[in-house]
Amino acid sequence: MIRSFKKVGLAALLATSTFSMQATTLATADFDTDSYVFVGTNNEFSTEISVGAHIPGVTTDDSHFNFGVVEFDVSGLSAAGEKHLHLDMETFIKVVPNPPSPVPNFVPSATGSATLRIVALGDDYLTSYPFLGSGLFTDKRTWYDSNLFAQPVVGTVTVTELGLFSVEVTDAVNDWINGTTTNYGFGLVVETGGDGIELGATEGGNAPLLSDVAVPEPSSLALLGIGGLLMARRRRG
Ligand SMILES: [Ca+2]
Ligand SMILES: [Ca+2]
Repeated sequence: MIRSFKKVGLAALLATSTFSMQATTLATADFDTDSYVFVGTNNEFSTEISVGAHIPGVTTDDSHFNFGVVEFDVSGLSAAGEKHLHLDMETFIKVVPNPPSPVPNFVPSATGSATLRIVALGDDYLTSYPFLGSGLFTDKRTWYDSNLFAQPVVGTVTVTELGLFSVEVTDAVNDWINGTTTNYGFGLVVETGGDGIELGATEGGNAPLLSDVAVPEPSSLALLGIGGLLMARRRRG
């Protein structure tokens, strides 16, 4: 009994170490933040990157959501090999109506669903976004529409559970390395209809990073574990 328990542990360890031995961290984020579009906050020292559901339409009244920004110094990286953006899904945020108040309740949850859109930003967030007290409300929304939502989509991923996940961003990062496009970092927003999400930031949780491999799907990790068990069983038999 004790013997077979050890083997289960070994299989799990093998599955984990196979991933960590092969993965190389290419860069960790050197800046991350989120901003509440309606007023133009800058939350760069927040311990989570808060990303809300994009609300379509161009009026400032519809701009009650947060977008995220993640920046990497990729100047020392080689264009060879894959690049994957790793993010840590910490909490879903449910938007629960709270009548008669027009302001809903924001309820943290371990379960939910959000489709995250990732783009290469079209301009520099810190120098060109009109922050709180600078510019009109419409300027903030115009910046978001133009430099985030109108940009080519690098990738989308539907997140339905907590923990690490990744999106392949090879072409976008290589364009920065090769100087084809200017590196203004990634913009993050949740597609309409999803829950809000809280992602790990450099100030808390697992910070965003670039790796040469994707985060393994939980199902493939489980398969690796089962494969290890079967091997252990075969050896014993
Ligand atoms: Ca930050
Ligand atoms: Ca935040």
